[in-house]
This record gives sequence, C-alpha cells and structure tokens, in this order.
Amino acid sequence: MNPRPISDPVFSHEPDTYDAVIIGAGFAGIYMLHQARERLGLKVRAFEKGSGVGGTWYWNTYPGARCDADSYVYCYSFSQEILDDWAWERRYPSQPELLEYLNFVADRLDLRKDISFNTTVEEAWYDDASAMWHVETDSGPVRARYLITAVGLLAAAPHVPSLPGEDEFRGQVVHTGAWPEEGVELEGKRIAVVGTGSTGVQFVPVAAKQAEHLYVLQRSPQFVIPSENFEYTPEFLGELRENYDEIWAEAKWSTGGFPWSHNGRSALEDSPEQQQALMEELWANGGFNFLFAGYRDTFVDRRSNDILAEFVRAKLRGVVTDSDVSDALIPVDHPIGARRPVIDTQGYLQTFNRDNVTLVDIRHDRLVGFTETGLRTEHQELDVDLVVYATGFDAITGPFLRLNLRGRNGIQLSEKWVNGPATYMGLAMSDFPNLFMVTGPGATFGNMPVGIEHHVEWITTCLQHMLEQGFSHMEVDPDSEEEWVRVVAENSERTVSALADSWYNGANVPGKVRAPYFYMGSFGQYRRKVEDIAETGYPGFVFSTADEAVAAVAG
Ligand code: NA7
Repeated sequence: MNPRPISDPVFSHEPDTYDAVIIGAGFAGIYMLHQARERLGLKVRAFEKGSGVGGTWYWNTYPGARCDADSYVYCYSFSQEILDDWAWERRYPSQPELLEYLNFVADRLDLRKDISFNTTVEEAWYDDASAMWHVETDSGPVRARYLITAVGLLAAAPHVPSLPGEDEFRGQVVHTGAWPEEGVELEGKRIAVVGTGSTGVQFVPVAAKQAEHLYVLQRSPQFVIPSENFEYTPEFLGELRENYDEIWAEAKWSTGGFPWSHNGRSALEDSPEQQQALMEELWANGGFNFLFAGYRDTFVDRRSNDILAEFVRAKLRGVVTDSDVSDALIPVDHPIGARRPVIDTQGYLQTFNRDNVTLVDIRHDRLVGFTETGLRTEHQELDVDLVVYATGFDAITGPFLRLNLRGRNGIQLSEKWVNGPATYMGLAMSDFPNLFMVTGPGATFGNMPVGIEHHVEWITTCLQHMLEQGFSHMEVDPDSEEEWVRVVAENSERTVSALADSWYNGANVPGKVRAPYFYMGSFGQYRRKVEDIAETGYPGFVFSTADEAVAAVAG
C-alpha cells in the first residue's frame, strides 16, 4: 500500500478535490473504491444516483427479478473472508439476495463513508489547463485527477419506447428497470407486458399469478433455456469453499467467465446420437452451461449452431397446448446465442397455458400506441390498467452518454462515438485523458462480476505503475485505439451475434448506431491481451507528469 502516492500540490486537503472520482456504486464502483482506497491510498469519492449500493440490483426490483448466472461465481473472488462469510441460498440469486450481498460487502469494507448517495453526475469535463476532471453533480461540483466510470452496461439507461397517445392513457406505465420503490399493485389488474427478453421472461410468470388478465406483447420469440434453480446444501457450499481457487482460476480464463469450457469438439465431428446425448445432458444441467460447456463452435459455425437451435426448438414445441400460440413462441429468425441467452426459472412457456394469459404477436400485428384505456395494435385494442415496459436498455454506450463527458479540447463523447464506440480495450480512450472505464464498450462480455474484478484490478495496477514511475497523466494512443476497434469489429463479424438484431449491436434502440459494442472473443483471450499490455510496459498508453501534460497543451 502506498499511503501518499501523488506528490502534486493539487492534492491538498481541499474538500472538493480528489485524487479519483468514481461514478456508480454497483459491483464495479464499490470494488473500485475499495482498491483505490486500500491499495493505492487515494483520496477518492464515489457518486451514486441511488440511495444505496447495488447498481443493477438496486434499480431492477420488479417482481421475479433474479440473476441468471450461477450465484457462486456471480460475486467477488478477491476476499477469502467474504467468500467464507457469505452463503448463497440457491443456484440463481434473487434480486433481494443480491442487494443484500452487495450491502454486506459495502459494510464489511466500510465503503459508505466515501460514497455520496442520491447524487447524480450531470456532466464531467477535462480541463487541459490544469489536467484535471471537473465533475458537475446535482449537489455541486468537484475536481479530480482521475475519473473512473463504473456505470455498468444497462441499468443506468432504461429504454422506454415512445408510443403515441401515452398522455391520454388513464392507467399506470412503468419500466421494469425503474420499478417504483413503493411497488406496483398487480393483484386483480389487467396488465400488458411489452417485451420478452430476459426481464419479460422473469416477470411474466409472476405477474400471471396475480393479474386478472395478462397480455404479453412479443416482437421476437426467444430461445428459452431452463435454469435448474436448485437449493444449495451446506455440503455443496463446503465443497465450493474448498475448491474456490480452482473455480476462479478456471472462470477467469474461460470462454464466458464461468468455471467451465467447451469440450474442444465441433458438433459436426459427432454423430447425431452423440450430439443428442451431449445436448440432453447440458439441457438437464440447465443455464448457461447449455451454450458454453458444449461444442467449441456453437457461436462461430452456423451449421453447428443450427444443431443446437433445432434441439431447443424441439424442446420448446409442445409445452404450450394451443398450437398457434406454441408456434408463435418458437424462434426461427436468428441463431441461438446470437442474442443474449434467456434463462427461465419460473416456467415462462407454461404460463401461456393459463386462461388469463394472452400472447399478442406484435411482429405481425404491430403495436401502434396508447388509447385512454389501454394499448392499440393494428388489429385490436387491449384494455388494461397497467402497461409494463420490459423493453430493455440503451445498452453499453447509453450509461456513458448520459454522463455528458467532454474530453480534450471540449470534444463531446457523443461526437467521438458518432459512428459507434471507440475505446482501447474498453478500459480508456483517446482524447479523454485520465479517464478509466470499468467494462467500457469494446471490453468482453459474459459473467460480469468476473470481468469487473479483472478491470478494477487492472486499472489499479496501471495507476500503481504510474505512481511508482512518477507519472500522474494517462493518454491513449489513437492508433492503438483504432486497431482495437478494428479487432472488435473483426471478431464480431466472426460470430453469430452479427446475424441478429439485439442490444449487443445497438439494434434494439431506434436511431442508435449499429456497430459492435463488445469484443466477442473469450474472457480468457481478452484477459491475456490486457495482461500482456501491463506486462510489456503498457503499449498503447502514454504516461507523463501533469506538468508535462499541461505544457504539451500550452506549447
Ligand atoms: P432485452 O433483452 O433488450 O429485451 C427487450 C424486449 O423488449 C425484447 O423482447 C424487445 O423486442 C422488446 N422491445 C424493445 N423495444 C420494443 C418496442 N419499441 N416495441 C415492442 N417491443 C420492444 O431487455 P431485458 O430487460 O429483457 O434484458 C436486458 C438484459 O438484462 C439481459 O440481456 C440480461 O443481461 C439482463 P425485440 O427482441 O427487440 O424484438
């Protein structure tokens, strides 16, 4: 630990000047705060819009909200003490359990004193003359040498469609990602749910049990994979704790951040009987296993992908007794895994066998707008008391663009990203000196806590390197950034994700630039690349002292 890392007069004890400001207090923000404070000894402050820690798990409180990644790896690995003292209840943690976990971590690490809650960052700009970031919050301005975004990929930017006539609607309209704190009455209500992504699939079965009638407005059918949400026994938890070292080692270098990998074979090398046997086994295990622990080429070879997709379609057919409804629920327009897989814990498809649930296929009967009493499609009117938008998020770039960031020479982030996000490894970007991003656009995607820990630790190590070398200023070399943007695009083209519209490529929000938003290589490949940068003297990053940075601009 280095208690006084920066010998720069600007780091005086001025109350509103920090070594580092962190935006967000979810999984990323609270760990970043801990590392910046304890490993680097920085004077640091985190700003959080919510009244508590949690990020995604603070905002997404809709009934049925649950994580669909295995709890024992959807958590921090850095502290043995935290691993030992926390016991997950089941394979998939519910939203309240996750929120409790993140509060437990914040308390254990004594983080709250350095977080300003109920505080929104409205804009932040880099001042060339002082080489400092100016951060405007709704509680006043602060300054910082380093700005570290920990804003997540989704929760900060709910996507609310703009449908004509909403003002005339006499009922209630809510978005699942901004669920009112006081809750929403579902009992005995006529409800329309718009959207059948992971959120809709979680909400629908729960709402159906309380609603008088539930209309499910589906634009795209989904490959819905069962979860097998079993309860953890003390023996299972004991075994986990004994094996955590190996579990984390595997997860961190795996395909998707989970402690399992593909079997090294192509589906095309196996006989139909072998394929069937493997897929049945994976299906029985449930969850993301199905896609990540099977064949090596599921995401890159359309023929292999088709074998899995057809297997899932066969599983989905016949669950719903009305054959027209059943057909409408089967995805035929995109490869499996091309969009974010949907894992079902509550019996989503079975819900359509209930008398009080109606599927409305808005791909063929377009949603037109609101009426005073509900929603109107091209061919029908739906009278409802409540409209629930489960319409997802302006993902990945949305949370950043809402920060109104301006970099060197006043360049707006929205200008820089006009043709799609451009970053170096999703960690930093040119024209925005001393800005670090925890899992920014262009980083990899999968089991996010594993990716977040990696980024937080990498950023901390980078800052430590700078401090030890006497540098306080970081810039990204534009050529290195351009090369990384090219790698991201090339990788994306190789995978089936390019063959579907989704939030992975910006296609879910009207007017949003269609581009690759993630590096689609594996967690392991990405980790190797990022570790190599740190181990070989940080190619692509240019470090200097603050005085040199200011002089370079002045000169
Ligand atoms: P998703 O996965 O983006 O799903 C949003 C759903 O809403 C999806 O079915 C969309 O249809 C539908 N949608 C979006 N806009 C509209 C409009 N304008 N009209 C009708 N239907 C619309 O968001 P989720 O919240 O379910 O999940 C987000 C992530 O959270 C998830 O991937 C996990 O990481 C957790 P579409 O499929 O685009 O046709």
